[in-house]
Amino acid sequence: MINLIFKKVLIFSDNAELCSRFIALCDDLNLKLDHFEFAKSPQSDFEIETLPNEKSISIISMKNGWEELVGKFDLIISIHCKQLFPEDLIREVKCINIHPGFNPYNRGWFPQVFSILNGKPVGATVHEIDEQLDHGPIIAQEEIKITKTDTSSSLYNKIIDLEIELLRDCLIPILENNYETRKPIAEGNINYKSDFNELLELDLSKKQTIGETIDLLRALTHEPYKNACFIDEDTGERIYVNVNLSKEADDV
Ligand code: 0FX
Repeated sequence: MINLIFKKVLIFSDNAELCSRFIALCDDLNLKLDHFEFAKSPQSDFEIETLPNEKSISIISMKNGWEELVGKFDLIISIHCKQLFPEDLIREVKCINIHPGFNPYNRGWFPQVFSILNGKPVGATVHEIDEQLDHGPIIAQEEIKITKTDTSSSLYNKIIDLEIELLRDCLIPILENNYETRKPIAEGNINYKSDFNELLELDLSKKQTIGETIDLLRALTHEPYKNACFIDEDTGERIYVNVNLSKEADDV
């Protein structure tokens, strides 16, 4: 018998795939969607086909819209919401985040890209939101080992699957307010969008090992995005680079 303590729950997501998979997960867990409302940020333009007709996704800007969430919801779950939650909001309403990284390592933007480059652990983390980015008390997390053939996209797909599996285990305990947390073991490190952008333009005259070069290119290989590039000196055009890595065993 489920004893839901939080009944007015906002799912705030800017990630269409995860939002759809969350809805499917609720079905698997026999959780009625009546408990949930859905929101996305103004810059997100996706719709969710599996959302029942009577439900719609509200567009909420945290800048001027956060106050109306207070009192209306007793729990907000961020499933890759691209806006920062204001401190005033997290003081008033319990807010939980699912993050595609292994806190406290490579908090912030695109964790798997940076983990391929700096070797820090990667995975998925469900945590309470505090006033710092991807920083609050941890409810559940699991690491994923990076293989030599992983690219950003192959690793990201595993992370997304893991995020759903973590939610499968902890969504009901969260809604029952029946879970424990632990502090992250350190402050860790953060990467911003600007750190990612700085990686994109390849310096063709830079001296580095082939191993470092392969790691840089696989960290930036994420179809359908065009990330790593260099300028063709003859035409002035940008040339984009992706790598393809396969194991000998993949051929059989
Ligand atoms: O939703 P999300 O997977 O996650 C991002 C942040 O990484 C995460 O820490 C934050 N909590 C969340 C709100 O936003 O991001 P995405 O759907 O924009 O990108 C998914 C992956 O796609 C990313 O990990 C790397 C890849 N990508 C994305 C863009 C926009 C690229 O390789 N190049 C790009 O230009």
